Amino acid sequence: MAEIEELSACEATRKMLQKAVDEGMETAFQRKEQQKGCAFGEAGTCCRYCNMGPCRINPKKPEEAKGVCGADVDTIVARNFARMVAAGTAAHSDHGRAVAQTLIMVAKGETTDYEIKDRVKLLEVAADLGIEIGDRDINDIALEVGERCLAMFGQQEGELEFAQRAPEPIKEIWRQLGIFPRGIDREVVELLHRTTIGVDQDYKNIILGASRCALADGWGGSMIATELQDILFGTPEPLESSANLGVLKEDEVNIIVHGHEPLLSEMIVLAASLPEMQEKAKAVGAKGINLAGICCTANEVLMRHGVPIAGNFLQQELALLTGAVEAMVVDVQCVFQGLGTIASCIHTDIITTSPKAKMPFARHIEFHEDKALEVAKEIVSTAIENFPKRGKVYIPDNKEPLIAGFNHEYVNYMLGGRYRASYRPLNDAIIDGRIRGVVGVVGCNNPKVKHDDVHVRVVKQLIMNGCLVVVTGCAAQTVAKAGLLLPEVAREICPRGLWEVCEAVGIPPVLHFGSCVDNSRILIALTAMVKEGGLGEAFYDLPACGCAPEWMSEKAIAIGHYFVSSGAAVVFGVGFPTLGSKNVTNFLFEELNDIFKNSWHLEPDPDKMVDKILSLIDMKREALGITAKRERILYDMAMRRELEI
Ligand code: SF4
Ligand code: MSK
Repeated sequence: MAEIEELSACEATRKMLQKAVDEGMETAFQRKEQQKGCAFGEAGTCCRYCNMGPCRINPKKPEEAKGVCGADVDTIVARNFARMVAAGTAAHSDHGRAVAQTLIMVAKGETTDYEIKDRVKLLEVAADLGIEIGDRDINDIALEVGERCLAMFGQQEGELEFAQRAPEPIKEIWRQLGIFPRGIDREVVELLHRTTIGVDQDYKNIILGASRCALADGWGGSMIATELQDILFGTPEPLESSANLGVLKEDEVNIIVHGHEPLLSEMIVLAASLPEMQEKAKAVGAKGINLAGICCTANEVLMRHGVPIAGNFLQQELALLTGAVEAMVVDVQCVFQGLGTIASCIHTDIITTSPKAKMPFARHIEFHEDKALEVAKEIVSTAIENFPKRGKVYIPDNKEPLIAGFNHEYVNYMLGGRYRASYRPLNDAIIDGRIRGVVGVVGCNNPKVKHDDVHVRVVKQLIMNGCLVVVTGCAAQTVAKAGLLLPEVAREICPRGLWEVCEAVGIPPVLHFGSCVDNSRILIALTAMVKEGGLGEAFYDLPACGCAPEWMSEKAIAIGHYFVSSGAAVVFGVGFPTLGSKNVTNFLFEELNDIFKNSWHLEPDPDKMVDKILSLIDMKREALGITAKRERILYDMAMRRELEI
């Protein structure tokens, strides 16, 4: 294996990787070294969509071969890209569907374990959907909101209702192109259909079809998940917590929630706090019950309850190797099968809860919304029973404080106050140059690059160059571990303009905006900036950019594509799955500028990624006529050392 020092920028991770090596335990970091990769797969030039294949085209000599059906490299690459978008959209949207179904159950009284926590948000969403409010019972309104959202999945014609929130000019572009998203399921099904053998063979048409599907994710499935979760569990507000493996406790029962959907984890938070459960834990010799999270479930319960983050995506196996985790409760998405192998060697129970996602070696305790608390209590009890079976424990002492729980509503309120909530101060700060631009840094970890390193370097340099950064997903957890989600960071490393704004408003320069589905919060925030005025007419005018420095999931491609298709510039790191086709890559990276007035970009090097983002932002500032040319901060050795976590 490569030197451990080179594998991660996170000290806790390096300590646990050494432990894994010492004990002969396998993790994703080792498996990555065993996998030699595939040049065809990496370039997107392998097709196995019918049984005449698999067909593969040498990315170095694409003109020399075609698939058996005659598909050329452009069609093959575009279809593979489109299928990633379809899969990512399906994952986010199935999550949204489950939340809509739960809201309906709550409204009908079919489950009493949940309640409507944010009535104001319910009324706002209802008003947005044109639902009559009057003096109607709150449950009637919730039922109609839930049913209208659920109907968006099966909608066959017309325009997706939440997509009406987007700025007018981009909606007009979607209409002219015939890609305004209709129903969420319809777009996923149609894209899968179009990419089967012998259907869509025009790579540009395939990519625009993928735009329609991705838009149904961002302005549909993901937005439904975010909005209805806020209604059910409360819209997050800033709160304190901490992050990294050091949040695990040696003398308590540790339960980690991992995956994406907060429906069950909300109940586990409640169950773990019940006196009967605390007593049970004490009866087996533990001081209490300690909850922690990994991946986006972690972000959901962090934002609403302050549950600490144990780690990000690539730390899931390492958390088990501490020997201190009694149960890891998983639902859907981003859960390594490798967890089962480690768990089978120690006392930890992996508890699967979704009928959609079972695992070998795992104990399955199925989650049902109508008996959610009962299931959560059973899971917590199982964890407690495991506590006396613990072997040797090693918890690295790394943890960092953080502030999380930001979103459009809070930013609006913080900037303008309760009675005149407004983005005006933010827009003004951008216009007068105190804030250079806004950057969304999102996405996963990927062992192809040094864990956490790219995220931290990029985010630090962005705020040092005066950009306000919003983070979601595992990127948010990475920068939390690096201590960047704290207000004092502004004065320590940001230029005067940015720290003055941060201090005046009382926010850190890096705002934790939530989970992967909460990238829809960024769509809403960008829309609010446009509507506030002074920064152009659509996302493509804003000095703003999105990036995913360490992405790995198909969901990241869906997210990137809905931002680009909504008019935002997006820069990805690591690599890109279309590089086997010059035409497709050129279409995504160049020609989309003529369509959506922004496009995809690839830049794996963190320093160059920052340069690219700043130049994209400065270009927009110039076009808006709000820029005095700025010097890029150059780094001497001491400053570069500072960038280490
Ligand atoms: Fe090969 Fe065409 Fe079948 Fe793909 S669809 S496997 S390119 S024959
Ligand atoms: S969890 S999709 S590894 S961000 Fe949303 Fe993290 Fe990426 Fe999963």
